[in-house]
Amino acid sequence: MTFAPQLILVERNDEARTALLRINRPKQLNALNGPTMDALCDALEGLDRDDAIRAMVVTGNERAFAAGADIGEMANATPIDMLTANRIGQWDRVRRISKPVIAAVNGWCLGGGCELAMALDLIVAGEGAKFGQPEINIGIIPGAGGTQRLTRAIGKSKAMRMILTGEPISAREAFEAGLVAQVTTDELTVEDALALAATIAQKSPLALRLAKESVNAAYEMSLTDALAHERRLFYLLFASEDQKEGMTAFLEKRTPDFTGR
Ligand code: CO8
Repeated sequence: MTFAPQLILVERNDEARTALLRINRPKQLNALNGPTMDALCDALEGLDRDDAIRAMVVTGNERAFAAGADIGEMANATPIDMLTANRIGQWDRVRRISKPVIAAVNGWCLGGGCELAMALDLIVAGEGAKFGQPEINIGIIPGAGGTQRLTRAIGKSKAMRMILTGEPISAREAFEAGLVAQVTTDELTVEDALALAATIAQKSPLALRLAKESVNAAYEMSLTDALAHERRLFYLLFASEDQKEGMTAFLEKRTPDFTGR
């Protein structure tokens, strides 16, 4: 009897309050088919509801974070197949995760893989990672946010170059362009991303959640509206025990103990 492999492997570290999610379709370079995206969203949503976890890392393997959406799954699809399966709509579940999620990228990060990394909160990349939107080579365009998030991250001219040629850029170029927050060695990518997640996990979970919401608002609102929104979230935190604890701990010269209340 054979068992279907688990598409997402989850390792929790309850002491650090972090969790590592590993995309696990190595033979297909982690191509993101429907079941893999479903499993990833289910796992992220489960951890988002779990009070013991405060930050997550999503990674692939040394060859690929993900080489795109699964081309085999889409090759014969009609527009109505794509629409009724709501293939891209399910990706919105990723951006509704309220806790910080880091993408730890080694190897290929292409097409839907790059779109997934960009839909998470920040990217840590190994120096051998390659980021690209090669959809143009197969007669389509990025459809899960690539033309929008990449353009916002690196600007129109560089995004046009990547999307119109399909050619990937290196981790170093992605860092210099502002797509990647941190470049490390390939061996240390996951370790460094987990260390960053552990640092983040020490903060107030309420403040993290509202900080993430407020930064994301920069993409969706006018500056005036976003500043007003930020101010409301800022005031709201003064209703939290974590704000009292954080400021009292500072004045008492001790480490705060944040409870998320
Ligand atoms: N889909 C399905 N299978 C893939 C994919 C993919 N995206 N990428 C690689 N694979 C498979 C290959 O077919 C191959 O399978 P097999 O061993 O059975 O032949 C295996 O992975 C290994 O791949 P290669 O032999 O090609 O490995 P190489 O090291 O020679 O090349 C590359 C690596 C350059 C990454 C190459 O595999 C490649 O170009 N892959 C396709 C990249 C691509 O075009 N990605 C974009 C896909 S379209 C997309 O992502 C649109 C997203 C929009 C949202 C959609 C929501 C549903």
